[in-house]
Amino acid sequence: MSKKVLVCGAGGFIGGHLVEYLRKQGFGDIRAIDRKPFDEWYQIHDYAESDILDLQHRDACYQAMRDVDIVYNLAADMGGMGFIENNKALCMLSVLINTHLLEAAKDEGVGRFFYASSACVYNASKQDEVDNPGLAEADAYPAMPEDGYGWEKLFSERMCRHFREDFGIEARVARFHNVYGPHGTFEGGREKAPAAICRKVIDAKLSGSGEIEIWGDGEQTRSFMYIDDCTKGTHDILNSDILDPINLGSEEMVSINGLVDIVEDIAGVTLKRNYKLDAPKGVRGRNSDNTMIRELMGWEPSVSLREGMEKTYRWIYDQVADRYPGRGTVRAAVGSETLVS
Ligand code: NAD
Ligand code: GDC
Repeated sequence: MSKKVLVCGAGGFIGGHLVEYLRKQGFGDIRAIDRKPFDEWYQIHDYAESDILDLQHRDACYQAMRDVDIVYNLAADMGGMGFIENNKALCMLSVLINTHLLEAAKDEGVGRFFYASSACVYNASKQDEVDNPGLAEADAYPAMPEDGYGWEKLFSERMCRHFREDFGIEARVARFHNVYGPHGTFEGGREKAPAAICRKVIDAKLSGSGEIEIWGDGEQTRSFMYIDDCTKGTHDILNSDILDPINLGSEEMVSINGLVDIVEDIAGVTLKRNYKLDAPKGVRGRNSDNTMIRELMGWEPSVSLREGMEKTYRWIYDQVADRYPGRGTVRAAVGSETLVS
């Protein structure tokens, strides 16, 4: 395939996986951009043309866009609840990235443009109960999104729409629901619940502390999408005729306590749970309604939470095990019988 693809945010979790997915789809000419130094990229693919640029700057966006046919914008200053609740201004500044990328895409005559939106655009009043029947695309309006991060996403979605209507940019938008998997953030403050719970359970297991901290009362609900479903869905939505923002998420809703149950079972431990009620909690209940994606694409994310969490747990285990000399020496230990003590 001769088309040149630009992946923005390629040093991050989803971007790093998307570059590899695109190569497997036959794209040989991929430009991978991130603002982080290379040693902080989760994955660097030697077949891609990787470069460091800060895409909040207009000139950088024009430089990145040179000779490009297809753009995936996954670059954003973001994280889990611990980050977005405490960094609302930083989250909103990501509007500069998508704005300048859209302008550059218009001027450079780009063929297709993908924007990664979020379930955080949905009206908060529809997420007050743990038993959420699923958020359908229309539930984003009237607007009452997550303060800061969600407003930026909703505005940028809207900007994609108007660049399409007014300038003919073939923009496509997916609303990702909490994505997890290997090669993602698992510590440092930006991690989301699946990776955070894996890391905490592994630390408790290897340190022998026997307890973990859980934010909130653990009854709050979410659905989590495995990274392989995310990369496939992203690529397919970009290539579709779906003009309005569409959910890309799992319908397998689980409470945070249920998520901890799964990780404890994978690890082969039972831990004392300490609930931190004043920690960042976000909405009470969230789930994806996949009616639209099933109808329009005949497909929906399908990797089970158990299967995806096993792979995620193994990868995080490998990252932290050497912090516990003598205890974490078995690669990707799963289940108590594999623990070396
Ligand atoms: P990530 O933080 O791992 O990756 C984002 C990358 O963007 C980072 O590597 C970061 O350095 C880069 N970046 C930030 N500002 C930049 C700039 N000015 N110029 C160049 N690069 C910049 O996050 P992710 O999980 O891979 O998310 C990718 C996209 O998907 C983001 O837009 C995010 O908001 C969206 N999203 C993710 C999730 C999720 O659960 N992971 C859910 C909903 C939406
Ligand atoms: O951070 P997150 O995964 O984001 O949190 C889910 C729930 O898990 C929250 O109620 C949080 O309080 C709880 N939780 C319990 N313990 C922990 O140790 C922990 N760490 C974390 N992080 N959470 C814990 C996300 C956004 C993303 C993205 C997706 C879209 O919101 O943070 O940026 O856009 O939504 O679906 P979450 O699901 O609220």
